[in-house]
Amino acid sequence: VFDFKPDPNAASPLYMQLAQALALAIRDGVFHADEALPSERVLAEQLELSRVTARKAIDRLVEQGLIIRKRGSGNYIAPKLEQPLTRLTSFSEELHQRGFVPSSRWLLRGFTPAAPDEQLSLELKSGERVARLERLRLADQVVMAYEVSVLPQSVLADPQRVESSLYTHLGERAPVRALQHIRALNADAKLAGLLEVPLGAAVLFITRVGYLASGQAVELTHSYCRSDYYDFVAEMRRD
Ligand code: 16G
Repeated sequence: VFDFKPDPNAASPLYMQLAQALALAIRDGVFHADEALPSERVLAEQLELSRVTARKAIDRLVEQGLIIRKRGSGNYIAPKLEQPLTRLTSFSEELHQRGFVPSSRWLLRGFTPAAPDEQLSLELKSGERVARLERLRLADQVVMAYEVSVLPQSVLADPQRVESSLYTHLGERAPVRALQHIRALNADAKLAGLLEVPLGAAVLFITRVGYLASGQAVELTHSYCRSDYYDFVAEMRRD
């Protein structure tokens, strides 16, 4: 149960205190990812606060990317993807594990000539064509990332038939090893539109080249991930 005791001596305004208490409750799993949070009206009534205070607190958490507003159905905890950097997984696996429904909104599924960097990463002959997948990745209704995957035609002969998970479609041909680079960029107009973030927002730009056990490169994927939803975690040891 969510409980909140305002501190009358605190320097910060009431709505800030409430926002902080809600943020801690979300972190501690007081609310369920797939259930609506108490509405602003209910919060205000339960805590005997004004609706303005409740609304400002929620507004703040929406701005911080902790809460999302779904039109008509209320406020929900935003999906957070704490993704391990030491295990090779797929978007669909990671989201399923956290109780979200992963999906893809397709922008492109077809064949194109390989660009020079694609030819290099996938060790293709010059002039070879590649299967190209461009899509938005969603957790429930929320856009988490924009991804462009390129695969040799010999690995993916039927891009049109990839439904939601590339790795599920690939089956035995899904990579078992990958090399990943994580960089940062600021959203240009196209990215801002696709990811539904403000122009210039920080975006994690991730490049993955995936390999089969034989060493064959099967996937070059550029992922543009919303930095408010993604958190990459690696445990390190000094040996
Ligand atoms: C992840 C990978 C991406 C891979 C995809 C497959 C990152 C940053 N990117 O999004 O490289 O192609 O999973 O997911 O982790 P799928 O099987 O659900 O299509």
